[in-house]
Amino acid sequence: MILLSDLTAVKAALRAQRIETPSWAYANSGTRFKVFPQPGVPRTPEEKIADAAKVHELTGIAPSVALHIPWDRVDDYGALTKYAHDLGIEIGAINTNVFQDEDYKLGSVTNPAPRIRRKATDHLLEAIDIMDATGSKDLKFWFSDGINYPGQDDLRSRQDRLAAALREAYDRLGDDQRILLEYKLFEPAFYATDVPDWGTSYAHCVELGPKATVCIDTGHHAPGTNIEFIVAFLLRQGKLGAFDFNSRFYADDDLMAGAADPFQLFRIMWEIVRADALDPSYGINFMLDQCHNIEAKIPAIIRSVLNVQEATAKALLVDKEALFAAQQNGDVLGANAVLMDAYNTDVRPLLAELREEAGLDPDPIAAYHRSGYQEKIVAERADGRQAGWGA
Ligand code: PSV
Ligand code: MN
Ligand code: MN
Repeated sequence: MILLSDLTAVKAALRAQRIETPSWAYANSGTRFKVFPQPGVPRTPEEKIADAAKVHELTGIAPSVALHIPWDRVDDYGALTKYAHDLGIEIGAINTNVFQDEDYKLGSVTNPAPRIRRKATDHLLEAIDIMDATGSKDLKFWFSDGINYPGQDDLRSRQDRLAAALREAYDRLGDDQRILLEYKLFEPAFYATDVPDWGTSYAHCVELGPKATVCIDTGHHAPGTNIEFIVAFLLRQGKLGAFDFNSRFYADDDLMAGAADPFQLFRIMWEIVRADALDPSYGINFMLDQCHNIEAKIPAIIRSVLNVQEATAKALLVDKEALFAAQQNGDVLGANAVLMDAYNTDVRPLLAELREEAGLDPDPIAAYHRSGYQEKIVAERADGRQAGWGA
């Protein structure tokens, strides 16, 4: 059973929790079939940051925003950083983009053509310059590289090219900067992807050194994959650097974190709590990577932050002693019951109390709707220059 006396530590852990929101989630997005534009979405990186600041103001636990280059390219990153700081926001991970250029049809860093590999690698280096200017510590790589047909290119040579580009970027990192290497099973490549799974990412990170870690995007696995196993394994190896949280049912659906399978999110967060890896000092960057195609963006991002927070609260309520004792005793049903007890606890009153103690509204989504912010941005950003996924 959950002891009330334990709640002081639970609340302290929840107060320290940090979730990073993605700039692109605030912009227009869609599928390859249709983008349904929404009024009031940001037109510039500054407006995306302003929306992120609103999410932080209401939730209290989202103080940084990830940028995607070139979607968020500006002339003066120092000025952009100051703008963010004035709103109480840090610039988080810098995401590279080597997937939206004609040149990358056959790959970016693994392309058979040296000129294109050079161009892609230069973009990775440019992102480190941006980190220097913004104070960002995380450089996130996701490579769409892969092939569609057997024999199209040499699988092994592509790994060599990938390793060479990663090495060049790694060697350019400052002391407190690191690489987060994301993997994805398929799409846009349909036969073989060059970084398809956590094992490939992990092996490259080990080869690179201590400043390279794996990023787990929860939408990037085959159906049925046990993601919490990957979390536990990478934590044990000291190689888990970040999450891209989102919800998926079929493939890379990018829906609100915790939407389709809140139990999976709980199981992931339990492995984090089990390893004492929740506190920001441990170094995991808990990011969202989503797009909101049919729902209002800012409330959807708030909902996602709250979903991660709820899953975390439940994970923090697991009675570790009882669980470990049951495991030691071979008590299969007892151990499972301890975990389910925590998962089935309604943590919403606890989180409402936590917010009130922090001077926040207990219901951040209701507070957003009351705030007038949505009406304000719809009126202010009415010139049809809304940024979209890719702009
Ligand atoms: C790729 O599917 C991905 O998850 C990567 O993180 C990209 O940078 C992001 O989505 C862009 O939407
Ligand atoms: Mn991602
Ligand atoms: Mn994705």
